[in-house]
Amino acid sequence: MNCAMLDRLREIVGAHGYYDRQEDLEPFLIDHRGLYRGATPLVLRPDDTAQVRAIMRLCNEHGIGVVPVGGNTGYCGAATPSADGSQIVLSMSRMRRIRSLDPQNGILIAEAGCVLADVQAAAASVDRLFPLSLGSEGSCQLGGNLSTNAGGTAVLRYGMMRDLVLGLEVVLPDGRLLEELAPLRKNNTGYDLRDLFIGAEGTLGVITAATCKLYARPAGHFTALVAVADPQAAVELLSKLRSTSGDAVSTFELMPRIALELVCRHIPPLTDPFAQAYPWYVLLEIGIHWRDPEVRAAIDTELLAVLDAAAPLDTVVAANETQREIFWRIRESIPAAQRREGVSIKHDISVPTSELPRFITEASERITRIAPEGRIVAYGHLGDGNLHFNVSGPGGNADDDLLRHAADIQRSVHDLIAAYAGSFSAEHGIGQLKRDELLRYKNPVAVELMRSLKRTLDPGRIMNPGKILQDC
Ligand code: 2HG
Ligand code: ZN
Repeated sequence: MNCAMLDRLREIVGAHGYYDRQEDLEPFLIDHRGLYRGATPLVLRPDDTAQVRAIMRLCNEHGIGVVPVGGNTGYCGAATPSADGSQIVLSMSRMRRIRSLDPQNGILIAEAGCVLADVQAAAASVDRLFPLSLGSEGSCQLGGNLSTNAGGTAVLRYGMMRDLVLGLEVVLPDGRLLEELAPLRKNNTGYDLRDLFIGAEGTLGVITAATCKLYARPAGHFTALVAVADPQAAVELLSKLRSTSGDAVSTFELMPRIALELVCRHIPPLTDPFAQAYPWYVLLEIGIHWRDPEVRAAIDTELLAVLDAAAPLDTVVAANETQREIFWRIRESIPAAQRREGVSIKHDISVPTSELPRFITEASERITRIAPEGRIVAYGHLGDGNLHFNVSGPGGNADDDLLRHAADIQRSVHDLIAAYAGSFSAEHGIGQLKRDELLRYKNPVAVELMRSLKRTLDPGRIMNPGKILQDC
């Protein structure tokens, strides 16, 4: 990329629309997990869709690779540029307008650079709920949520990002605009192009805005931490709660004892809410929409009866909003606590929920055979059949022993998940990290179709090159 070209790109966005000093570029060169380090001469920060179009037109004409980035909180290196410095980074963070807010139709149109927490707050300001809920919601951006089809802790009730969107505005690699923001619940007019760009990790175009669905905002929540003997007990409890509540369970997160211990060790002032240790815990939540205290009391009584009948080892129901927040902080602090504990090997797998208990047993046996020193920290979205089957090292220098087994551990877990016809990447995507796994485990016809789509939409191969499919 020569200097004249960089100048032309700078000109499109104006004086405040780019970074080119090393200290400003730095945060864009490393992924959230510190697995990848890239290089770039320029981070462009367009202010509107017209600027994105002009950037894409120019880059397409000259074959310059473009790496879109949101909050850079992804787990697979999808937003890190290549190490050779040949790609420019396109940060969406200045495009953060809420373009429209329509509580009556349950719709909000937001730009891709909106921080997720701001989208949630905009919805709350008109007494509506935007239900996507992630540990990183204070920094991740809507465009990244869309591009990775983010999941999180409310999928059980509301679905993944794909389910929360009615329309998109997308700048294609050649600068054309696909404007499909119409807030229609029903629109059967041919192929669903919108779904191509969701989860495409910026390899097919740049999402610049989205029409999001809003939901009724619960007046309160029934939130509980429940101690159970094993994952099977958790699966059975979930099934009963779903029936009783009419599928209103929004969160059902499984946590092993070790996860709670790591949180209490590394994330002060959080402490164990129970008086004694238990092997497994569930954080569960149900939104309650009735405001009448008597109705609320009756609902609580019924839910408590379901919990009692399931005979868990122990239960703490959040008595107020402060306690609820503490329970949530415990769950959401697990990734940070695991990071502080030392190295870990991560897996983001999914199977049908009822098969999770058997999977956990079998996968754990495999890990123990390969790396007896590994500590299994299997936690996550049990209600979605999605677990972060992570393995922490024993700590200190011995962590290196675990790393020596990393490839074998991953192969064994992913082979097992293939035998279950499950997914090796349930909610974190492919990026750079899982490209080889994609070729190994995904149906070859599906991979071939993905390649054809990529070639059709991005013949110049400029959109986030090398992500998802290395050879396209
Ligand atoms: C979560 O559920 C995130 O907390 C992170 O998806 C999972 O750190 C992980 O493996
Ligand atoms: Zn997760």
